[in-house]
Amino acid sequence: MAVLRMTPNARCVASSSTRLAGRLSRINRNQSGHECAPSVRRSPAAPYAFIMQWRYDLRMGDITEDLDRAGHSAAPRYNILAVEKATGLSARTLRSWERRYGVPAPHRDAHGRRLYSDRDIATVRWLMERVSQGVAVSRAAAMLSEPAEKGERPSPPLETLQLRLLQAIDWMDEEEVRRVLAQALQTAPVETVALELLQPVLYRVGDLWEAGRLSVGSEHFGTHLLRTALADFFEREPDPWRSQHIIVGCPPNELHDVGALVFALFLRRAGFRVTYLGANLEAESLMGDLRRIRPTALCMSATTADTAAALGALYGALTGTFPGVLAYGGRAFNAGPDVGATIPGVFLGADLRAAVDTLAAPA
Ligand code: B12
Repeated sequence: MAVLRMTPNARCVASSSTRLAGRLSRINRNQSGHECAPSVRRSPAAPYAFIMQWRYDLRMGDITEDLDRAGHSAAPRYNILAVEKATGLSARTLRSWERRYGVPAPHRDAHGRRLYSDRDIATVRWLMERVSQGVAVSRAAAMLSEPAEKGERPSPPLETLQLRLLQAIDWMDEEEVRRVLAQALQTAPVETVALELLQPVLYRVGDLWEAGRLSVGSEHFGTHLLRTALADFFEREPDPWRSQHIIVGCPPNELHDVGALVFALFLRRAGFRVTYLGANLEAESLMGDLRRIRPTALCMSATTADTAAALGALYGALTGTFPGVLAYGGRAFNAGPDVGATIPGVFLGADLRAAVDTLAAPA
């Protein structure tokens, strides 16, 4: 995965792709040859030609609607009711699609019962999307086994979309942001889009903003739109199929809530019942809510040293009174194991998939 980052001398680079680095330096180089923010020192006549050249460079239109099934585990895990809940498609229709079109094709356990994998669930979601776009289900099912047409190019990798998204944020081009998100979702699961597109772009937006190379307006515009997209993914997930109820939020004074939202999304997609409370929760009031609602776990996110300390104080007060699991994570703790060393509760780490597995494991 190419992660956008700033080097100490504030030049733009992409860590794993020289091709991408080349594109970045083209995007960020002004006419005098000096590097600059995409938003500054561009001649008034240049933007249109610049954008057209850039779009040409990125080969817009190389988009296919292939399903990236390789990105999903094929391990048989879920019964038909779990898939019904995960996708919103009835068990009856699932069986009917299998009988008529051969997809999904679940494994059978020793008693002949269907067991579906994450890949099967992704396939069902993909079929449902095509159907909602007006494609007949028989045609959509046939598309799954069609070889790529001659000359057809693969979908743009997420690293290419990172660049387009960053550029769209700089130009406050809302439609382009939506197009990029839609294309990303056609080629990768929501989790991958969150981790390999939205997160690196948000980090990059922060770096550019900090270096004074992206306007405050563009930064707010980008954060707002990407956060809204994540909230939308979160709301669209179907009902939970696990019994655990997890409350996710941020400690007092923590205004960064996107990481917590991404984690809440992962949990909901893994079938947990998730209540998302957002940023800057007030300690006393939250403790009252926990007594009243009695969730299985509380998961909090902190980004700065100050709010990590606030989280520690809150968890200290909850220890011995809250019977559920206290867990935490976030940028403040990702720097190293020492940062959260004195905080009671479970540090879930920076890998969200592993964090979900930790909470799913029987106590
Ligand atoms: C957007 C943003 C804001 C927005 C937040 C809006 C919102 N609704 O979230 C606003 C404008 C409010 C803001 C304010 C400030 N910000 Co700010 N902000 C950012 C920015 C650009 C993006 C943050 C983001 O959304 N990241 C994307 C998410 C997905 O990443 P993440 O949080 O790391 O989460 C991932 C993991 O950490 C993990 N994770 C997160 N939470 C949890 C929880 C659990 C349980 C688990 C398992 C995992 C997990 O999973 C996530 C996905 O992988 C960052 C830049 C950056 N490099 O991060 C700066 C940044 C975080 N901000 C920074 C600063 C300094 C501030 C301010 C102090 C600025 C100021 N002087 O006022 C204030 C602080 C406000 C406060 N009291 O909290 C610094 C923090 C430096 C530091 N370590 O202290 C950063 C790094 C910018 C920078 N380069 O200096 N900010």
